[in-house]
Amino acid sequence: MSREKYYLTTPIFYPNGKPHIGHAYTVIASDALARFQRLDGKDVFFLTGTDEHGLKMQQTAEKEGITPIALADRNSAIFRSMTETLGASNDEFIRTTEPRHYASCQAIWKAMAANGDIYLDRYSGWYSVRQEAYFDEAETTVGDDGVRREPLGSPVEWNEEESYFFRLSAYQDKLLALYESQPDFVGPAERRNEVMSFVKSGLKDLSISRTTFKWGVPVPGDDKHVMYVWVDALTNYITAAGYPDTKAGQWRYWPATHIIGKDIVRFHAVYWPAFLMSAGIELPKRVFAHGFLFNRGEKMSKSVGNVIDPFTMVEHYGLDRVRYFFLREVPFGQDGSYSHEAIVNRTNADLANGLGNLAQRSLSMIAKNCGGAVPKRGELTEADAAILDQAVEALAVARRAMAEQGIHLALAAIFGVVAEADRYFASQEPWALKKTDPERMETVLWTTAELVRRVTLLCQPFVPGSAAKLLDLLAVPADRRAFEHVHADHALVPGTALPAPEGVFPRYVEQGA
Ligand code: ME8
Repeated sequence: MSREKYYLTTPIFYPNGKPHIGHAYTVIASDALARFQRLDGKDVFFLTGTDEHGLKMQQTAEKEGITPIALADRNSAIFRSMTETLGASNDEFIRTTEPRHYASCQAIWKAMAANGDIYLDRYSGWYSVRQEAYFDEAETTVGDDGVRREPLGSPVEWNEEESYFFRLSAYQDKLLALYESQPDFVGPAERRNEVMSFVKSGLKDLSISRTTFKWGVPVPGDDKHVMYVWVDALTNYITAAGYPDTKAGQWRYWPATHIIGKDIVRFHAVYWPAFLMSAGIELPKRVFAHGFLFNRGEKMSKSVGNVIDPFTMVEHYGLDRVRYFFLREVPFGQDGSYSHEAIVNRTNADLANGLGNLAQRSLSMIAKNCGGAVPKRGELTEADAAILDQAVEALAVARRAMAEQGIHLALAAIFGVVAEADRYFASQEPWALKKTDPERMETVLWTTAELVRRVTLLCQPFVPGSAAKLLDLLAVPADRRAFEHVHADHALVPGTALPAPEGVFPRYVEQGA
């Protein structure tokens, strides 16, 4: 039987600057989702990459006195190295300057044109270089400095050019029918509502080519024009699946689930399905938008300058603390805030004092009292069986949550079991049993270690490095680490030799403290 396919994407990032923590957040969350499905037995294809064309890239390159491709090469490499630093398990890293992507963009353009959805006209309006978009005059305001700006604050300039248009207006009803018939196409619900009211308010045809600069994919048959960067960018998702070859290889993964930030919902949930309908390509499964991260409540952006470098953050706290913090603390889909105090408090409480402490206490008792091997397992009491069952139930809860990108809910369920296990361990008092009933002590320690095994299996998508170390300490073989192994059939075997225990989740101690 062929395994269920699961194709997951992040947005492809603009390499006109260095990555910041917002980019890192998207990658970490998407990686947790991809790893979860892989451990749950699916055939996963996980894609990330860089979006390298457009006026912004060309202008940044000019300012630096280098070519756009040199800028793209340099910064794309930094984004790629960020994915490695974050432990991302992406199967591919796509760059929109690759030849295969040009071929794919030109093919989807031709398919949309063949369907009668592309026509040539003139375009004029207020254009923002930063947003790479035109704005209606009514959307813009002139500030005290005399500069006209669009609603997000970037300056706009009057632009007039010949342009190809996509007949987006023809897709209004089809898009509304899509959101109705497939209510989970856009998530979370607030984003779906926004998209629906935007589409209901009326769709104008979309300008999809530019003649004022050259740094883009040429329009087939008219190379005065380059494609609007968003046509090019969105197409990356099918390029990586092998488009225009929809018969072979990677195409089996399409359609994808797209994870994006809430800033780019309109492109993914309105334009993209319209392009695909026009080209006769199957639509994505789902578009899920997460919220924005704020540094102590303040918006971060390249222009504001309070950009937090993800490399520095990982170096300072360690990768799994950073991953755990963002995944557990920020309800996925909502905005979130972070600060040093919040990172330290959350990770010390859950990782160091929670799972880390439980593992360390039980494993060091085993090392001292059970000859450094998995303890003997006597008859299980009701309490033993109940706590072990909780891990199996947590898997079921996590599975339902992760199917809808409820990452924080999955983690809440898993760490709820850790808290219960702590109470179990304290109430069983294995240290007291040592004298009164050593056999029972072994059973309690076995139960605790087995519970740590199950919970750690479930933690792998979120804190992969630490989970692997902990599973090594439990001598769990590499081929017994999937979610199917959470089950009692794969429980720890008494007598199995264990390595000397060591702390896996150290407490964060303030420097100088
Ligand atoms: O928009 N909080 O690229 P981009 C959370 N190339 N996430 C954030 C964030 C923040 N403060 N800031 C950015 C583009 N992000 C296009 C995408 S896709 C076909 C083309 C994340 O480099 C979030 O995922 O500006 C957002 O959608 C993305 O970075 C934008 O990255």
